[in-house]
Amino acid sequence: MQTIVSFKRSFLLVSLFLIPLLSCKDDKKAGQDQEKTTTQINNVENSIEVVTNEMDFQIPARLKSGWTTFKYNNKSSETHFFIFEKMPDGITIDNYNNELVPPIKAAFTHLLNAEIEKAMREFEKVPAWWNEVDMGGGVGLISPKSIAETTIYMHPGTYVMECYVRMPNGMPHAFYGMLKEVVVSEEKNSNKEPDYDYRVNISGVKGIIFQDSVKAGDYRLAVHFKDQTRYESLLGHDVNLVKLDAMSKLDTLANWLNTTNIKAFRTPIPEGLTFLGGVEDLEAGETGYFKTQLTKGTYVLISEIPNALERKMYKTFKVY
Ligand SMILES: [Cu+2]
Repeated sequence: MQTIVSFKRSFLLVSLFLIPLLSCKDDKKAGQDQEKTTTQINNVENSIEVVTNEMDFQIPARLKSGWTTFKYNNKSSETHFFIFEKMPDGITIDNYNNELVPPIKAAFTHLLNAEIEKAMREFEKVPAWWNEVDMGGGVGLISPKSIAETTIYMHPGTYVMECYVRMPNGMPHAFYGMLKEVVVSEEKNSNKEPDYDYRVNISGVKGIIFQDSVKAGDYRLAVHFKDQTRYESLLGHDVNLVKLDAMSKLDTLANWLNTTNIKAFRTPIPEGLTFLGGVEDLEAGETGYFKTQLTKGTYVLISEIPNALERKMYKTFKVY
């Protein structure tokens, strides 16, 4: 039993580092509020710009709590994302860097050398506070030289944001600079919850639910997390929007997203995939939003989890 526990736990860490229809809720209302929402989102004061130049996050160190739109400008030549991990009380990025990163780094080194037992021993050094970390959403995978826009509700607290897409050598981007602390204050901003055009439901039971086809256009999608689950990776599910050059690329994509494979989730990404953002893991009952410009083609909404296809944690659709 102990072996299983530590095995599972190690995959959580591995993943972290390596690691529905939804019709329009109310089309008419969405249309009426469109102008207001657009104004709100375009207001610089009400959105937070996040920039990646290479292996970095440029973002204010402090944010107000409340609905927050992140415009993520990926100026680099690699694919990235960011997830906010909400630290337990009293834990900061110093704890993260001093207590969590060293064993994870060592474990990765061992995994890459196929030294599984040694890797497991390193994972056992992970601090107990790690188990109390909550997932706080973020911007889904976004291709190089692209911008993604995601809106989530930020609760007060201390967060560590990271990207754990892997370098060609297998090491997570977090070890190369994509790891940063953001403190969210008790003081609330005045932003309203955004309106949306289409709704996506995601649950570990029913998978991802969305339409079979959508007309080309600019939309904001609501992603509602009916539940949240831990997989082999012991991470939860999220929703990433990906354009596929051909439907045959779906298997390639799902394999690449399986972080329990030490060889997966590395850059450069497989050809034929364009990552268009999305909403990272949120807790059950929460909703995040993201904007997208859909042009004619084949798309998929998919979770970055092991065996996403077998688990029906994806939904392909056509844009006409
Ligand atoms: Cu990255």
